[in-house]
Amino acid sequence: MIVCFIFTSVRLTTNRIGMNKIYMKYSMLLMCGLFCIHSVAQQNVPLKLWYDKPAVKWEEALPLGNGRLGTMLYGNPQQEELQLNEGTVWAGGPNNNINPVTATVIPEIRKLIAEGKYAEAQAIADKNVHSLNDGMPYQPVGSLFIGFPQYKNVTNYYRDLNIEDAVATVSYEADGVKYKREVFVSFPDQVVIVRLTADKPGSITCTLSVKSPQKHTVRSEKNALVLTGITGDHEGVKGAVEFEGQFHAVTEGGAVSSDSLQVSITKATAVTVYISIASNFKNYRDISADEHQKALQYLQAALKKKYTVAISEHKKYYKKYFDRVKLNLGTTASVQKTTDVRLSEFATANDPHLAALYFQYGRYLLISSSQSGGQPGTLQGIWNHHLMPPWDSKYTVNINTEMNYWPAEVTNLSELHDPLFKMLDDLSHTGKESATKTYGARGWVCHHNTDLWRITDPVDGAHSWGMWPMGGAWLSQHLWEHYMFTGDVNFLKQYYHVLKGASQFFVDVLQEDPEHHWLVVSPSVSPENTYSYNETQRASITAGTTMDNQLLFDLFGRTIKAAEILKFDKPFADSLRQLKLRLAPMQVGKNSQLQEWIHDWDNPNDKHRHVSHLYGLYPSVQISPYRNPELFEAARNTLTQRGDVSTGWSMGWKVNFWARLLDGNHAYKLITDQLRPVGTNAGGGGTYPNLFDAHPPFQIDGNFGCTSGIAEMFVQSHDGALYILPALPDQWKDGEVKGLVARGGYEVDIAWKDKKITALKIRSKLGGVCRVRVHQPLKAGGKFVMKDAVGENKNPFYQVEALRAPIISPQAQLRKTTLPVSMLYDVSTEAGKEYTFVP
Ligand code: FUC
Repeated sequence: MIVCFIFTSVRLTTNRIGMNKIYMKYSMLLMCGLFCIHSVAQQNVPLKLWYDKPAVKWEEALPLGNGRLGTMLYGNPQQEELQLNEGTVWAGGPNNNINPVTATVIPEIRKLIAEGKYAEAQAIADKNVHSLNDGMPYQPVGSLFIGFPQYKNVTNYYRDLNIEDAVATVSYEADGVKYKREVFVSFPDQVVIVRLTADKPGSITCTLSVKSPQKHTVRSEKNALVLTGITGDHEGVKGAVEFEGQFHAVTEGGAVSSDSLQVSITKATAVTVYISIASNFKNYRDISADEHQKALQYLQAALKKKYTVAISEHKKYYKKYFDRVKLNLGTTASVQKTTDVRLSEFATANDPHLAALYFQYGRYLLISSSQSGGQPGTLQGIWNHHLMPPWDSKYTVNINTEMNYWPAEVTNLSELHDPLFKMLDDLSHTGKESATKTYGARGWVCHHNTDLWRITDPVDGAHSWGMWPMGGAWLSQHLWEHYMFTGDVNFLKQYYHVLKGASQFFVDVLQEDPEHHWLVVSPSVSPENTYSYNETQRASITAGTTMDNQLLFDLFGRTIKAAEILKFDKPFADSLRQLKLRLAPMQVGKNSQLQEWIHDWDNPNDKHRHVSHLYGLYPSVQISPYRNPELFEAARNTLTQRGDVSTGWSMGWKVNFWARLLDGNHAYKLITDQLRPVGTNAGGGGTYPNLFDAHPPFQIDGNFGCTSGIAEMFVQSHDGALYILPALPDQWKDGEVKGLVARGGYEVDIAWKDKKITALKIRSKLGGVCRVRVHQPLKAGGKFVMKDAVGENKNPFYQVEALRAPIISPQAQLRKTTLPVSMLYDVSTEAGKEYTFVP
């Protein structure tokens, strides 16, 4: 039962010194709300993470960022800390990690694999595949501390992060004075701004100081501190990123002085601190920028703007992205509680608003960590306080980096995909060196990791991860997806060389599998998993894993289509067509599972976090209940065998899987598993108090994976139609979502009640036939013709490629797929027009 408010006028205010008032407002609302059951009225509970205590641990602090600068705000009244990052501050310097020894052993490894001597192949790979380095860590700049040691009696403490406008607030009372801090990382001005105010003139007395874990120096000017530093050496590569942070205080009233360690402010009425940071990084091979000048320019421009103008321009920029999507799943009494308490109660309480907040938080994190002109989000977005972060906080491209960008198109943040595309372009250059030197092939290749310097050879040895030449193949799919959602032919033209180069590599390295004569990748692994064979032996290295085959099916197919759309490169496209026919089909094994490997080695008790062979189900579009129900059922069996609880990102992926399996209740179950406080899922991940995803440790991919999974529960567009509410859970009977995007450039608004659509709007950006799948009859709500759909969908963005028939083990027992009854309608749309459908 959803209990919700009909009142639209009462808002939680940002300036919340007295929480009691809010509780009173809420109690009144709730009492009224009890009379309004089952209706999702205008939802005016703001999207905020809020707490009644300062952060003690980093994972309790609140993240702010503008795609280049990131900060974590602790909100301690006596000692504020802003932990700072800049997206190009990484250890090391320009390099690629190619070790010529790897090339010398690949032929032998291939030969042993072809002979079925997997353990022997593994031993040679483990012994010899050691790249010159395993990538450089992403590193912090340091922290700004603002000390107020004189506060003795702090009351009415409150802190929040308002994700509707990307501003954090801390407020409290100390010794009879009400204080407030407002912090944001300005998108237009490229600086962090901290505004300190009080309700009595002359009450702000504080000190500013800076610390950094890097090699650094700090000097002070009258009202400023300047931090200069250089990043660390790592695995034989000299630290070469020079950076500068300028911390400038503007006071209103009072006095300012400084010594070599700190700036002291006495009895000011208001203080605004501007933090400007820049590095010498220009691109992966050029670090000749002047960090001092860059930081100074940002600072000087920011200082010229009035605070009120700066904050309103910041909000305007942010809202341009954020406001494109609204999600209202209703509210319950839980919204009265602090975010950490709501998290701990989510699995048992009915708190649909927290799910909506978490979904929107994923969008907030993407807007804040990935902006055109900057670096793609790392394993931690742009928020990292370790010099040696887990997995170097770099780009793990056997799932994690891709997952970061899953919400980009569907949640209407398409432009934010751009840093990933720029990195792909870089990799298509650096990866040529790996293709040539390590494999003697044309094109480009990237293994399972890369970093700021765009390294492309194996990382962390061969094992079950390094010897996987598919990173470029997977990342390149994002180019195609961007085209499918935007129809941007110029974009396709600009990046065609990346798709082509990724394909070309495989044209040269594919090997014939001796048993079936399929063309397979060898050596490779099914990311991070191992198999046993011959009863006693174990290995990871093999040939022709299911995920590799699926990736190549997409890579070749999409390169061919791109060449067709661009009307060039026909001979190359034709050669790919030939090879594509010889790729291995998917196989269903004896345990009724989708086989992970070329042989039926799958262990039904395997709970491994990677479910790589379900790449074909999500994010790819190869497995469909309509086109290949056996694969659909086998995928469901695989997922059931793998179980639910796992690392954070794995659960995020599974939300998408269950949505694609059209099982909203199971998808919801995964959301409840993921939204548990870290440490409470035996053997799995969860969520930190600041709603960061926990692998553990913190990894941002799980946030993004769950966000895209929630979107997939409302709208899917990969299987020949625009499917409305394909996987709605019972918990979200009533709701409203606006602004999700479907392939072919359709923007979708849906309102539903008792799981039935009450209104559907589709805005067409590109025109074309829009084929809609729904679970109930609908009528046109305006002057346009709706026809019952027949035959293939003619819309080019809805074409689906036929697969080779799967091979099914005689022992497999696949259940018959039963699908909910659905209706298919076709509407001829015109670009720029909106179409309303009603029950
Ligand atoms: C992959 C995963 C790990 C972790 C790491 C960063 O290697 O298997 O679980 O997420 O990336």
